[in-house]
Amino acid sequence: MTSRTPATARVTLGSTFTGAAGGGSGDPDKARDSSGSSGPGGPGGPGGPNGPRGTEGSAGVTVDRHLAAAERQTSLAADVRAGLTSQPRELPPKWFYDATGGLLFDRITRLPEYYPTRREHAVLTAHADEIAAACPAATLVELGSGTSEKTRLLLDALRRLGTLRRFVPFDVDEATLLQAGADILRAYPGVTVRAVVGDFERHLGSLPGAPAGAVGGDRRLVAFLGGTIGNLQPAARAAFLRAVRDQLRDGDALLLGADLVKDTGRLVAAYDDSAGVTAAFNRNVLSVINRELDADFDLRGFAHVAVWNAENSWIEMRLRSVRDQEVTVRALDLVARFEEGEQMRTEISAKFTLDGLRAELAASGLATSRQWTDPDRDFSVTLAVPD
Ligand code: SAH
Ligand code: AVI
Repeated sequence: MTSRTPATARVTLGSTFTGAAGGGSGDPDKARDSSGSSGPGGPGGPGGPNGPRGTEGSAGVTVDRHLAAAERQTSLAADVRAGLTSQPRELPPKWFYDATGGLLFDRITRLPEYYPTRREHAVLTAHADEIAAACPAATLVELGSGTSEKTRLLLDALRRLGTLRRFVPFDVDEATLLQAGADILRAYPGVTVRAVVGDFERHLGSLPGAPAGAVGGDRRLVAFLGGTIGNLQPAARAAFLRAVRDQLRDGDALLLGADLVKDTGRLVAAYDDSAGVTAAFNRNVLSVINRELDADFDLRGFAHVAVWNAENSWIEMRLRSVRDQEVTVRALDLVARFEEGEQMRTEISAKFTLDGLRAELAASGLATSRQWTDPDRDFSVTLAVPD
């Protein structure tokens, strides 16, 4: 996949930014401060999501920023214009994840109804050492990394093996990414953290190469956990897997977490919890559009809907307009009229079979070497290598 981004800013948080060449160290992976504290580069600071490209940050994490504030806004604007002017209306799920969306997702992962995180955690707890032995990587790349909580099981396994040198979390949500990066830097002395702010559908071509002096050769294990693969439409999924495959070299591997088809009642409950956290997460995309594109969505005017689409084997989240209403998106000079009952799709979350996953991987040039599930076969983790 080729990057559409003309330039990438690299910032070593905790040191003075000196331009695209990095934060003043010959090896950007080695440049860090010792404070380990969260400061101006954190969510609200000048190095944060709304800060200018390449400002000083904090906490000793090196950051490659492919999605600076201006580009993020351009990309959001294009998606919102396309989504609000099409019929049926649809918004892509990546825009759920500002700082609030990241926190709401984190709360979702702890809900009794939302089983995927716990199930994937169980799989990784049971099999992290086998995964590490199968791919003794120097670099663990994590796409759509979020808080990287479960990822620690992989980091621990690679550290036990003695190969781990670097962690590369990659996420569109800069606030959560930088916090997670700083936390991991503190918890894993000797491991460098190079965070990438980007869109994994567009910026995979810019993954960092091998760290200097890597012990496990220069192997990379690319983890894509949580079932986020299911949030991509089938064609986008195939393109994404192909792009990942194109990044993998001999010895590298992809570790893919994917949710499995199961009883419809459990699936719907996982996306329509009784505490209303998923509803708040769903509506958060409207807050993002209000703030970033100067729109006037009334969040009380949209109800959360979660339905199982059996034909496509996915959960759909939608927002249903509770009345006739008009929404103005001033930055787009756009007025969208919603009729009472109109539903706008905000996310799909596809559920897979083990065979189906292997077939999709194979179609993108990836051979499955191992596949694990939790004892109840709710969630899967697949290790695949370039074929
Ligand atoms: N992997 C974590 C988080 C899953 S939530 C887990 O298993 O719990 C999905 C994550 O993917 C969020 O952090 C979100 O910001 C990120 N994300 C969603 N779409 C993205 C995109 N197009 N590019 C990069 N990150 C994306
Ligand atoms: C990130 N992704 C895998 C979640 C999912 O289950 O599809 C996002 C989510 N949407 C609602 N709840 C959780």
